[in-house]
Amino acid sequence: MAVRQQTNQLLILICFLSVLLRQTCRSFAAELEWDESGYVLYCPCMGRFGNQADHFLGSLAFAKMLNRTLAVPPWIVYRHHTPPYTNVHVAYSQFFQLEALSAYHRVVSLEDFMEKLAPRHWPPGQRNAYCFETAAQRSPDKKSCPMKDGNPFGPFWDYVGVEFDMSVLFGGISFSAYHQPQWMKRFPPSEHPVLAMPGAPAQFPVIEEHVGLQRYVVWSDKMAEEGEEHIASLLTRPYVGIHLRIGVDWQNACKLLKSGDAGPHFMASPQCVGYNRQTARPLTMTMCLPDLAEIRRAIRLWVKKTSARSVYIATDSDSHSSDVEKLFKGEVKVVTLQPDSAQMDLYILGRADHFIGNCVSSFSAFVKRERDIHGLPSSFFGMDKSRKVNHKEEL
Ligand code: GFB
Repeated sequence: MAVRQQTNQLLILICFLSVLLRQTCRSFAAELEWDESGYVLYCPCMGRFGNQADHFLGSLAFAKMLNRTLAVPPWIVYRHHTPPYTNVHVAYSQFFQLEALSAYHRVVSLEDFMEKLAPRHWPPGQRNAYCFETAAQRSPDKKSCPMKDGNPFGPFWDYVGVEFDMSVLFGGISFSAYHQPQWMKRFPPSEHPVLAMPGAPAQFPVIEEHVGLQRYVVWSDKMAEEGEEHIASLLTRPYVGIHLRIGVDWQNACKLLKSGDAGPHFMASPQCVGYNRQTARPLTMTMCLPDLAEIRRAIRLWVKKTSARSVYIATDSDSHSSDVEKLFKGEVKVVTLQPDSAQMDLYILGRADHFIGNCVSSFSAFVKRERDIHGLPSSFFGMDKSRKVNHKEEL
């Protein structure tokens, strides 16, 4: 009797496990079913995180426009001054939830695409590269896409495990919605299932129309947990978060403004001067590279306005924390974490009660976009000097 009971229990367990296994297999297969509408692959080969994030939003929109699945690339993190002293490829999902993108469009991680789909559907020998004719002009035969030329291009496709077999060149089209019909006609997915490109099929900075796609870029649970822990242990609300982009590379970049040739649109500046060139506000040196007086002024203003009890300083250089501390005679806590991962700074800035960013920096732009989505106020250095500012105006 006892043996029969045990056998029954065992059978129930086996049945349960097989149902579970079938379900897992089904969802696994469903997740990775080949998309007959095709794929877009690209290397986030321009700039660092903020630049890559701008390009990501545009690429997501491009994939949707062509009704192709976006193979979401890893972030390229340049760790040339700290171990491992090379480029590191960080899976999208380490920082953000891949699933959250699906609310907008079909995506698969590039890593999964390569591991689970490419061997059967995009095998070696059929791996075409797609690029502008002008890009191919740089190659020795003037007919090949420069997919793996130099850093970060070579290391990226090596990391992904791709050698390209052939190049398909195009011209007279751009990545904008205007050319959607041409893309569809020129590259039907039946003949061109995988559009793999040397760079992002997007503009920099992100165009105004795509700014709102930031809402689908949602922090991973791990990042949010760690970020919340830092905020709880280090900061007292309300807190003002500031981004000091003042390092040497930035000083050099801002020098280009001195000649006056750059105009109001310079790197990420449309976010604060306005996207329309005709009506854009002037871009000043202080907006690009605020000096200590401007840093002090803006912090004092916003700490007062928000009755802040702490200030969080994120920076690529000197945090000026002792200067800021002196401003408030010890009454406001000044915190700088200088975290190992720049994304932690982004998280903490994104959650501040007020954010003061750098108008020209795409690192600041990431924070500003995220805050706008959540209705949180932001301002920029060099922009609220001579006028009365209210929160609404600065949103
Ligand atoms: O993000 P990003 O493209 O913004 O590049 P910009 C700046 C990088 O510098 C970040 C580090 O990705 C970080 O690695 N960084 C800057 C910071 N500010 C901070 C900070 O507050 N905290 C931490 N932890 N790290 C562009 C570059 O930068 O500037 C281009 O992408 C070029 O390659 C240009 O160098 C001049 O738009 O500010």
